[in-house]
Amino acid sequence: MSLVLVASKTCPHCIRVVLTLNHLKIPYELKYIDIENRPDWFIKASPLERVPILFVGDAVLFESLVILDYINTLTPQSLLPKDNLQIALNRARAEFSQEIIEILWSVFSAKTLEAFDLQMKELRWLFSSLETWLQQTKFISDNVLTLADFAYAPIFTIIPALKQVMNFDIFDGFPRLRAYVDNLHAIPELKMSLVENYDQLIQKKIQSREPYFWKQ
Ligand SMILES: N[C@@H](CCC(=O)N[C@@H](CS)C(=O)NCC(=O)O)C(=O)O
Repeated sequence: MSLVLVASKTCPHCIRVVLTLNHLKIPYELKYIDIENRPDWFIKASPLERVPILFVGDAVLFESLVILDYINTLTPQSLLPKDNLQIALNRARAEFSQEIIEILWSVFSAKTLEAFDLQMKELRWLFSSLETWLQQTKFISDNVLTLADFAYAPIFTIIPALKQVMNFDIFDGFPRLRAYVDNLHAIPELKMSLVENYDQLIQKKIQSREPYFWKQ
């Protein structure tokens, strides 16, 4: 069955799918669209008009974590644990990453010191759960890479892309999370899953929101 992934270049929900397909060495075609200027064929195909979507033959899969679940079934090398409870735990922790993406964008969009502090407090509260999980295992839900880690990896490509303009240490007080991010960056397929000018695109996207931290 042919796989065609429709994505945008800086979308973390999309990059997690690209990364997982590359890691599992599953052949696919990748179509980038400009999310600010969605083509009609995409609006017709995507129920929420969001990326990513994955065409599997004539079927259209949406929601990145569901897409990850599906592509994980396409090879014998599963990225999920064997035990059903552990699978559910893995999925729950992957779902938690969705919340982190939302708050991270809010931190990077906050226009005043007050809004920035508020969103950072929220982000640190979410990070504290990650830190606790990472006290138990090397990765987010196991001592080996699992599907949940592929959900997190593109979150932690956004932060290094902004390192030249960030005047605060987002991982301050979270040593295990900092080490985890380094471990994610060691996934061999991560770099090839990003477009060549990814850092510049992320910087442009965030700068256009005129966030508080950028001006400091
Ligand atoms: N829950 C969705 C979120 C996807 C999402 O928010 N995609 C963003 C780009 S990163 C998008 O298409 N935004 C356009 C919009 O919401 O109008 C998933 O995990 O796939």
